[in-house]
Formats: sequence, structure tokens, C-alpha cells
Amino acid sequence: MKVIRMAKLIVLGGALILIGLICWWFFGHHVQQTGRATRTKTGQEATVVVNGGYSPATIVLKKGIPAKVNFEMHDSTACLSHVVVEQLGIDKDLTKQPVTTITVPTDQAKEFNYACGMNMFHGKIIVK
Ligand SMILES: [Cu+2]
Repeated sequence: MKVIRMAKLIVLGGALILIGLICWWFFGHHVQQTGRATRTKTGQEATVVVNGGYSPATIVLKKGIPAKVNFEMHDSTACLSHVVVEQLGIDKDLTKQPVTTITVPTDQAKEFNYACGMNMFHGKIIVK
């Protein structure tokens, strides 16, 4: 009886460590993928490179400063040809010009999700 209980504890402990490692890996990965906006004369600007995905996928903007997010297109697949920000009613064709700029409201702290036209690749714009 005692041996079985011990075995269960070891399995449970192992599972918890594994979950912890997976979370740590994902968290670390996301931190690397976060981009901050740079200040310009008129506000702030951030650039997302579109090439087999979004890099960085997460953009952090400062609240209260007019913001522009540039999507720099380096991808030729149909999948990433559009960027959609549903909360802002934005659906832009990125293939028409090398850089597509969208304006993001920063009057309140908020998170905006964006995705490719097929909703396969995802990114986030965080206003804080
Ligand atoms: Cu897609």
C-alpha cells in the first residue's frame, strides 16, 4: 500500500515538474517576442515583420500617446497576406505595399488581438 502511494507521488511530482518546464519555456519564448514602440515627434511607432509569422508578435504601446503599428511585409504566402484586427474593424491587404501602417487607439489600457486572414497566426498589441 505504502509503495503504491509513493509511486503515485513520484508520478505526480514528475508531471508537475514537466508542466512547470513547459510553462517556463513558453513564457521565456513570449518575453523574447515582445517589442516596444519607439517615440517619434508625433507619437509612438512599432514595427512587426511579417515573414512566416509575426516578429515580434506582441507589441507594447504606451497609453495616451498616438500610436502607429507598421506591418513590414516579407512573406509571399497567401496565408499572411492580410492582417485583421477584429476589435478595430481593420482588415488590410499587406501585399499592396512594402509597409502597411495601422493606427491604434491608446486612450485606454487595452489589448488588441490581430491575426492573419485565416486566423492561423496571432499577435497582440498591448496598450498600458
Ligand atoms: Cu493564415
